Amino acid sequence: KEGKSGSPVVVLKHACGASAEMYLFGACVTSWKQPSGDEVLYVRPDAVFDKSKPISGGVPHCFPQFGPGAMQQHGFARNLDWAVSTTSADPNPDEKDPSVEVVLTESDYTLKMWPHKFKAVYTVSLHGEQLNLQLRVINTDDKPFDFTAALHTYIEVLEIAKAKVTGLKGLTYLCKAVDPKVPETKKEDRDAVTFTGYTDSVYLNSPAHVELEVGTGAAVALDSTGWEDTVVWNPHLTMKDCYQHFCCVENAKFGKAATVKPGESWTATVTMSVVDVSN
Ligand code: TA6
Repeated sequence: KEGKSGSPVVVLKHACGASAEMYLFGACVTSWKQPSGDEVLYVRPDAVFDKSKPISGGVPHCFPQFGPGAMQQHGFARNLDWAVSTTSADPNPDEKDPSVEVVLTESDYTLKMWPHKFKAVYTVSLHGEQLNLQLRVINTDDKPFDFTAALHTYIEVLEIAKAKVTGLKGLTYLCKAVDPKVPETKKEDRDAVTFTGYTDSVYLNSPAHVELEVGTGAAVALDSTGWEDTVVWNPHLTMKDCYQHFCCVENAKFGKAATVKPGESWTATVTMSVVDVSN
C-alpha cells in the first residue's frame, strides 16, 4: 500500500479486528490498533514521511547506535529503506497471525559509518490484539562487531501527568536529562515513574515485564527478551505542542553493547499488549 508522501507501507490485519502498519522507510511501525479502533502508538505532529528525516513516531529503530555517538544520532536503520522478505499480511479467517519480515543489509552508505557486513531481520506480527516485534542481527562479516540498539516506541497517553511506568523500582539508571553525552547514574526508588519535567532515563538490566499506564484505565505492557534495558523519555516543554500526548518506553540494548561473532546472531523480542488496570 502507498502511505503518506507515496512511501510504501505494509498493513497487517488480524481476524480479531486488530491492525498494524509499518513504513518500509526505517521499518517504522506507525500504527497499532485494537479491535475497538483505538490507536495505541503515537506519531508526532512534526513527523514527515518523505524520507528527508527519520519518521518521528510509532516505533523507530535505533541501530547500530542508540543516542549520540560516532555516527548520526540513533544510527542509520531508521533512515533507510528496508526490504520485504516474506509476508502473510492478509486477514485470515482461520485466525492465523499476520506477519511481515523485512531486512536491512550493509551498503556503501552504512559501511562508511559502520564498517561491518550485517543482516538485520525484523519481524512484525499480530498475535490476536498483541503486537510482536522481533529483531535479529546477523554478523555476515569475517570479524566480530559491537552495536547498541533500541526500539524507540512512542505510546499515546491521555495526558502525560497521568502516565506511570511500573516495574523499574530499585534499578540503576542513567539520567540523560541534563546532558545526554554525560549521563548521571542514579537509583530508582519510585514504585511508578511519573513525568513532571524533561525525562530521559536508561534503566539498566530492567525486568522482562514493564508497564505504562496511559491514564484511561488501560496500560500498555511490554514483555521482552534479549533487550536488557528500558529507556523512558518524555521531552516535556522542549516539545510544547505534543509532549502531553505521548510517552516513550523503549526496549534497549545500551548499558552493555551487543557483541556478535562472524556467522552468529543476536535476537531480541518484545510483545506489546493492552491491559486493563482500572481496578
Ligand atoms: O530515547 C530518548 C532519546 O535518545 C532522547 O535523548 C531524545 O533525543 C530522543 O531519543 C529523540 O531523538 P530524535 O533523534 O528522534 O529526536
